[in-house]
Amino acid sequence: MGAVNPVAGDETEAEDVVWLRLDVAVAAAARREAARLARRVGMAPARVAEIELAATEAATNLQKHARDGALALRVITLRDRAALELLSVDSGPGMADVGSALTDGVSGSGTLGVGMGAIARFADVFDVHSLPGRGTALLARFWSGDAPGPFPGADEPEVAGLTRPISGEEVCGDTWAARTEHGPDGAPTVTVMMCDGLGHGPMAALAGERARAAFRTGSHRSPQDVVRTLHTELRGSRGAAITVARADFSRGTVEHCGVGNISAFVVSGDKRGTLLSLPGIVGHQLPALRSFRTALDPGAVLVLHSDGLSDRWSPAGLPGLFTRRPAVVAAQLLGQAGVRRDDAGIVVARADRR
Ligand SMILES: [Mn+2]
Repeated sequence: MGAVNPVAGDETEAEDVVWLRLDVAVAAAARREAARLARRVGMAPARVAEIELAATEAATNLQKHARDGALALRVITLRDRAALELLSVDSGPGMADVGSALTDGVSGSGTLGVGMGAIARFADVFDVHSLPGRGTALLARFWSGDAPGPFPGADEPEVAGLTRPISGEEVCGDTWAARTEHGPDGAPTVTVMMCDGLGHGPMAALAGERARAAFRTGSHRSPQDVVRTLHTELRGSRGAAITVARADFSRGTVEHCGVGNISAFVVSGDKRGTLLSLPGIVGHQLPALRSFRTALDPGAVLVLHSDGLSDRWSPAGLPGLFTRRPAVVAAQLLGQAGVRRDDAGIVVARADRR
């Protein structure tokens, strides 16, 4: 669950994600899990019923139309509010025309668009990105019914991450955290951490938990200082690869410090700039730390991911993706570049809300 800090800034972190693979029982499982999570955060029965319907539609869409796919369900919290978030990721065939699939949802029969209109109607936040022939990523976020979004403010950076454990494991050694803060002039900065605990399973997840706890207390410091603190906190653990990046979207810079194998990029249009990381293992062997400063164009997107995703993707090969919401960017990249033989984790931040 995400920590809530009403005073110093908005924090978000990796939450427990319920992953449902595409199989014959996925619709029933999606309905049940969505209802369980919605009730857990105290949603009213009418809202739970809407969420059940949306989850069933999303699962049925996958079953009918996707070659392979999965649903991710999770609770997200911000300030004193909770939402149920549903992400659908599939590996094709995708939709050539998302717009028409959404607007009618009827004549779109035979495509993945059927039922999407219903999901969009119930959701407070809805976004979708499709690569024809290759796959679709869909986001639907349902705040509890009494006071709908928007969260956060319209001009604030938006951050989202997603993790998926290696096949056969319940817990994930990859994790992320983020914190949005405001300077004296009100300009927001967002600090993100991507952490890949060595190996996988409970011991790797424990290293990740310790990293998140340490990040929570020290995320206001420079990326280099945060990594140094994480190193101390992770002594005696498995150790981890960690990158911490602080994006100042209004000044157009990102400062980062990374140790070990985390892929970090600034995406701007069809360009992808790499944020370099230093060799070492946080918690075991720290190199001489230094921070790097990189320019951040308006509209640029910051992407950090573990080696559970191949780094051989390009923005040009994912047309339109980097204009979507961070949760959709994370889900689509995980779907397109994720590998099954390792934990996978990704966190995405962008300056402007769409
Ligand atoms: Mn890994």
